[in-house]
Formats: sequence, structure tokens, C-alpha cells
Amino acid sequence: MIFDVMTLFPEMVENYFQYSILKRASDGGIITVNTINPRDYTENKHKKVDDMPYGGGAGMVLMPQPYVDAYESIPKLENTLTIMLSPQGEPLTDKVVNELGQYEQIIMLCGHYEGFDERIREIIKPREISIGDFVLTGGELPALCLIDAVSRKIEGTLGKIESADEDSFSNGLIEYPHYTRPREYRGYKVPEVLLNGNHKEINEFRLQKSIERTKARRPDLYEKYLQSHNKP
Ligand code: 4GS
Repeated sequence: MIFDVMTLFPEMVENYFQYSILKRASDGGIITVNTINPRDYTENKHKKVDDMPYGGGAGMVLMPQPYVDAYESIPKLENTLTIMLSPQGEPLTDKVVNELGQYEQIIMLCGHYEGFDERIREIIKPREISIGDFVLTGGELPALCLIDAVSRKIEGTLGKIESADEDSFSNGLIEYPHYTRPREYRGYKVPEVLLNGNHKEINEFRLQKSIERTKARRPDLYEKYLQSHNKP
């Protein structure tokens, strides 16, 4: 899968793929991450990418020319999706992540500090996605969140030990508690059921804990879980 990230700070994005699981996925050719810097596509001699907003107000606005030209320079495969990261987008969820995993190529537009000139949206018509209801200084972290979440679902990215199917959300619930050695730490004991080797009992215990936690911490997810299991 190819990820093309349009950013004014390519190193911020590239560095993330030099570590751990996503380094292995990049080295193994499971994912390819390219960066495109709109500043390299400016047509003015000062390489300006932003300017003051028409109508006044605080902050600068990213100019259409460098973004549209940079976008048009990217080679496109058949099955390509273009995404703009912004708080005005649809929320990124596990369901959206699964949907994005179906594309061969995802092109992402990151802003930094300022907003996009609306004509960038009108011309490129990206799908707009938000990673949460808060405001960051740039779209780079949201792009990295998206690439990370999509990449870890691709066959071959996670090894057996990091398997994705028992993680939170894969069954609509948040995760059960985990324990490792020692069996007792500062008087706190590992639940007995995890030590008895009975996998049916262990699975029941874990599911019960997942349900309890989801009900207490995420009543919104708990409602959906009940509905999908027809247990009103
Ligand atoms: C998000 C977000 C974000 C908005 C980028 C202000 C710089 C910033 N992008 N999900 N300009 N939340 N973007 O905060 O996607």
C-alpha cells in the first residue's frame, strides 16, 4: 500500500517510519510512504506557501497553487483515495480504518498552523477526516495516526505476537486487563483464572471484563454492542 503525504515538514513524517513495526513494514515493502513538499511547487521566488486571509482576521491561509500543483504531480494508481486531515472531517474510527485499507494508494494533505484556501477542497475534492475533537498545530500527526492504524491491519505488518484480532474495537469492545510475571506484586495478585490453563474459562473471564469496562468507560460503545448482539 502506498501513502503519499503532502507536507511542509517531510522529515516529521519520514522519521516515524524508522522505528519498530512500521520500519519492518516499510523495509519489507508492505507499505511505502512518500512525502511531497508543496513548497517545492511554489511559483513565486520567495517560495511562499501561505498568505493573509481575504476579509481579514488572524492567521495565514495556505495558497491553492502550491498544493494543487503538488497534488497533480503525484502519480496515481487505479484505486486511489485522497484525504485532507482536519478537525472539520468525519471522525476516524476502526470502521473507517478498515474501509481505507481497501485502497492501493492514499494521498494525504496536511496543513500546518493555518487553514487551507477553500479552493484546494473545491478542486481536489478530498475525503475530509478528523482524528478527534481537538486542534493540533499541524496535520502531520493526524496523517501518521491514520497511516499507522491502516498499516497495522495489512496482512504481514503485525507478527503473530502482535496479532490485531484481539485488540480493542475488533469486537466493538475495549480491551480486557493484561497481566505478566510476577504472580504477585506489592500484594496485588494476578486473577486465579488466568493461571489455571482452562482456555474456555479464560476467554469467558476476558470477555466479561471487556464488557464491564466498556459499560463503565464507554457507554456509547456499550449501547452499540448490545444492539449488535440483540441483547436489549
Ligand atoms: C486535525 C485533527 C487538526 C487544524 C492542523 C489547525 C493545523 C490542525 N486534523 N484531526 N491547523 N484534530 N488539524 O487539529 O485532523
